Amino acid sequence: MRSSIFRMVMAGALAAGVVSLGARAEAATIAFNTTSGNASMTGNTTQRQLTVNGVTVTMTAWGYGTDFNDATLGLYSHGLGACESGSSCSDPWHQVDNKYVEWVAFQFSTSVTPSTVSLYSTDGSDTDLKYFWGTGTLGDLTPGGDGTGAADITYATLPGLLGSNTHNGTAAIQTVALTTGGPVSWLLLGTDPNGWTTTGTGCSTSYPCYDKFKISGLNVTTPPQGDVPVPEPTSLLLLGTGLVGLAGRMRRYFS
Ligand SMILES: [Ca+2]
Ligand SMILES: [Ca+2]
Ligand SMILES: [Ca+2]
Repeated sequence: MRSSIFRMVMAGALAAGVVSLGARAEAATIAFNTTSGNASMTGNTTQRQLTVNGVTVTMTAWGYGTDFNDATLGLYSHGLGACESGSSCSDPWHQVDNKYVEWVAFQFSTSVTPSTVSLYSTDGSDTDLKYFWGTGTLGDLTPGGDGTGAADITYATLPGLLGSNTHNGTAAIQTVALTTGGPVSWLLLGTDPNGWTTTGTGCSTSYPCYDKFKISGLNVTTPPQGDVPVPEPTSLLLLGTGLVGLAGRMRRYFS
C-alpha cells in the first residue's frame, strides 16, 4: 500500500516535471545556394536535392503549355535553369524563361517561410517572377505521365496561392522578396507566363522580348518552435535532485 502510493506520487511528480519543461528554438535563416559551385547539391536533371541545417529541399523543373509538362532541371555556374521537354535548350533558352514557360518546384522537408530568391539574368533580360506556394506535398504535376493517364495539373487546379514580383532585369544577381505570409511546404518559381512583350526597345511582334533567368539561391526562415516537452539536461538534473530529496522525505514519512 505504502509502496503503491509512493509510486503514484513519484509518477505524478515526474510527469508534471517533464511536461513543464520546454525548449524554445529561435527562428533561423537558411540560405540555399543553388549554383553549380555548391558541392552539396546532389541529383540530376530530373531532380536535385540540397540539405542545409537539417532542412532538405528537393527541386524539380516543369514546363507549361495548356497544362504542366515534363522539363529538365539544368545546373549552371549562375544557378538553376529549365528546359521544357521538346523545347530548345540552347543559350539563352537553357534559362527559366517564358518563351517556353517554365517553373522550378522547391519541396521542403519541413515548413519554412521563404524570404528572398536570387535571380541571374544572363543577357540582361527582363525577369518578371511569379510564384505559387502551398502546404503539404506538391507532387507530380503530370500524373500518369505527360499526356497519358490522369489529366495533367493546370494553373486552375494547382493547389496553391499565387504571388508575383515584377521587376526589370540586369545582367547581375538580383534579390527578389517573396511574400507568402507564413510557413509553406513548397514553392513553385517561374517566369510570368504573360510577362513577355512585343513593345519597347528591341522588342517586336517578330522578336518578342521574353523574360529569362537562372535561380541562384533561395533564403528561407524556419519558424520558431513552440514550447515542446523536451527536457533540457540542466533541468533534468534539477528534477532528479528534487526527486531524490522527495523520495528520501517520503521514505521517512511512511516508515
Ligand atoms: Ca502536359
Ligand atoms: Ca528554358
Ligand atoms: Ca517581362
